[in-house]
Amino acid sequence: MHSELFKAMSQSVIDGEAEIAADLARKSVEMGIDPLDAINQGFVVGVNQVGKEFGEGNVFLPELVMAGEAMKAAVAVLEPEMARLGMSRDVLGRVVLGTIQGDIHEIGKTLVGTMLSASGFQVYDMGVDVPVEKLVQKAREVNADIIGVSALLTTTMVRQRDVVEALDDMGIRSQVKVLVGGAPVTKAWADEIGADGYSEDAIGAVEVARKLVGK
Ligand code: B1M
Repeated sequence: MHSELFKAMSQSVIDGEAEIAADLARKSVEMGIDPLDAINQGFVVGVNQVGKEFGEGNVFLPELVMAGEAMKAAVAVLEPEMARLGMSRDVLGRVVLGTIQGDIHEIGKTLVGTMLSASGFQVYDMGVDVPVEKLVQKAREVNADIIGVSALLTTTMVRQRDVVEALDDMGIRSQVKVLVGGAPVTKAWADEIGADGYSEDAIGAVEVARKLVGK
């Protein structure tokens, strides 16, 4: 229905044009398009394309950085809209969230945080490159129900296991659930490391988080 706009969104990320991406995001808000459709059918298509080309050696780091910046600019416009549309105001649970140490990919993690907040979770977003100890300490400090650990690199996803083990070592494993996600993460990996939940996207993360807190 909005295929031309979605195509332009995707192209703005491929071109690394942050201003155009933000303008298109604003336009979609004005048109009343669901922000998640704009992200998933528009901007993510472009960022995935650049990621694929990068993986194949056809584009290089500067293009990857610019695509990331364009994607971020668009998401920054859409996030308040997503939060506004989330109606639930009851606090469903507390989630400490972060991208694990060594990993600076923030876009997917931030989307997950926005969706969780919009659905009624209190989210403590610790940012990117977060050491395991910091996540676990924060969870203890705020009496978190869930620690959400994002990882986009095969080299950093292994640290998701460290979060599970750190909770074990502190004797609070039974009190805090661990939710994992990120492009290389799978259900099989989540099971292998003893995580309590896995989701491949932000909407799924909300469903899984609800189940984990029994709501
Ligand atoms: Co990076 N990068 N990157 N990168 N980057 C990937 C991940 C890569 C797959 C590209 C490729 O080679 N094809 C590859 C990883 C290979 C691997 O290990 N398997 C890669 C690489 C190699 C690198 C560098 C090492 C490149 C270099 O320097 N040589 C470097 C690493 C830096 C570091 O972290 N230490 C690097 C850097 C970057 C940029 C900084 C340039 C930029 C990030 C900008 C930013 O975040 N501010 C970047 C980008 C943009 C990407 C790609 C193209 C897109 C990531 C993204 O934002 N996707 C990516 C390729 C790809 O994934 N297609 C790639 C959009 C986002 C909405 O999706 O993050 O997957 P995603 O999040 C989803 C789900 O995964 C899930 O829900 C989200 C929403 O639906 N999800 C969760 C995520 N976290 C979750 C947590 C949950 C539940 C679900 O529960 C807690």
